[in-house]
Amino acid sequence: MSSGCVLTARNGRMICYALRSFSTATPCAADKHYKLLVVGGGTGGCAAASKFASKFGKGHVGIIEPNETHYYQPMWTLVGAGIKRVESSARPMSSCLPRKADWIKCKALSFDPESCKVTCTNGDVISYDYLVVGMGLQLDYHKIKGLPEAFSQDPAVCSNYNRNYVMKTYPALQNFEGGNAIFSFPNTPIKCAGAPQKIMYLAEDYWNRTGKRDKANIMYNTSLGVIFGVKKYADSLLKIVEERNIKVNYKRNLIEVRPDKREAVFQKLDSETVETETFSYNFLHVVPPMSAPDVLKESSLVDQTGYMDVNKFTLQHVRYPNIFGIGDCTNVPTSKTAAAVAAQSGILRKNLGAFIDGRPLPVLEYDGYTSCPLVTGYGKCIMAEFDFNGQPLETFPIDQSKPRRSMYHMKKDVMPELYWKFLIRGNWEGPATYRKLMRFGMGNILKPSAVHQT
Ligand code: FAD
Ligand code: UQ1
Repeated sequence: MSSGCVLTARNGRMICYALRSFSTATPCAADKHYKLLVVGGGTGGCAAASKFASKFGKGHVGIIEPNETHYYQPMWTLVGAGIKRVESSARPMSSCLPRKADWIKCKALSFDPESCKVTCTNGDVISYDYLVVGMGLQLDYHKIKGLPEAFSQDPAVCSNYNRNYVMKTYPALQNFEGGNAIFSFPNTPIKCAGAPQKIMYLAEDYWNRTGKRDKANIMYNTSLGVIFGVKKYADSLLKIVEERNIKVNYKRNLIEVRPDKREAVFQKLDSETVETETFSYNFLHVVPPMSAPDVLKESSLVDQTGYMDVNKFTLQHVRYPNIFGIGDCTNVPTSKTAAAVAAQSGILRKNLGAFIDGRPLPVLEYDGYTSCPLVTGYGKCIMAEFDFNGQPLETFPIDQSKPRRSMYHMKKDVMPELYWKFLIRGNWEGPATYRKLMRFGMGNILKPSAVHQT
């Protein structure tokens, strides 16, 4: 006898009714039920769970998250450059998840959206009324031949995208004695699309300050055909690479690392035939290909590109209305950042809140807001902010495409506070309100003439 569940619309609400058979427990009988189940306790999962745990009260929100430690990943750019210690990017997961929610400490193994159930690696089956998925991205380092070996064998191979490999970056910068320094950008969407070049500018600055710059041949080998997707900031970055003698090789995708010979093999994506180009390296910063976690890719929640299929304006799943997505694992066509997650958390609060109350959607539409603090050296940062159309959506009444010390301090000192104290607690939904205030006149107080320019 089977057990199952149907989704029914009542007064605009989707309600999941368990159709239990009269037999004893079957494999898909739920072990626990939550009004709201959240999968993933990263940036988006914490923010979403916090908002709704306060609304629903104790015991009604469950979070499936396997990791004991929560990392503030944006810090890793600064860790790689020796500015911060990796420990400062970490907090116990228990201190990040909302107290009123239950932490289910395991991985989601499979989704059954028809029955409103998620099966966990510990064997539990959890049922829900509403589901939020914030599973982030999977780092596919293994897709680059020889890379796992290179990480373990070669101190000159590092990556700011992983807690362990980021610890290799600063020592590799310090030990570099000249030759080719290569920075890669893969052939998939990634989180923080600016991070692959931020570490390059920091490295260039570091070698300049330590007298090694003249011996370094710095290369940015990117799968993309542009340096950055938004023209206003791309123009500034092109000036920087030219002034600082950094060679940009477009349409180059890293496919193999040979640590024994210190060679990196790139596929030429602009070639009609399968062509590769091999560079010797003395320093190699690798950004791996990324994708949605396999568990999500194998579910019926994704589109044909393998990302969670949500409405880009409301974040509601396009086929299962009681499911919403947040952050990097979705197919929302914006640059994947914590800043985007902050803005999305406000959209989620409004739209999921309305859906739960039986009110029509959309209540508030996402404009694609995202932001990328492009650190261009020790003490310098371009604060890129833009929307779905690649149009700048800047908060401050200054030209944010210029590298500034003030924006560097925003990145280094303000953002971590905003993240730990507000974003993951459900109380930071991005700077839209401040931007509007600036536009309505308050900006005059802060106009460049009235502000000490840095
Ligand atoms: P995550 O925060 O990655 O969380 C995903 C969670 O899902 C994780 O906790 C994971 O354990 C969990 N999970 C995965 N699989 C399962 C499963 N099967 N079951 C249960 N849970 C699961 N953003 C900025 O805004 N500004 C920056 O300057 C910036 N710089 C960055 C620099 C670097 C080097 C990196 C790596 C990232 C940077 N980012 C930056 C990006 C930012 O960190 C991410 O976009 C953001 O954390 C995404 O949040 P998320 O909730 O979608 O995913
Ligand atoms: C942001 O809101 C945010 O979330 C806390 C980040 O996370 C690390 C960011 O890096 C940025 C740039 C923003 C955007 C905020 C402002 C004030 C520009």
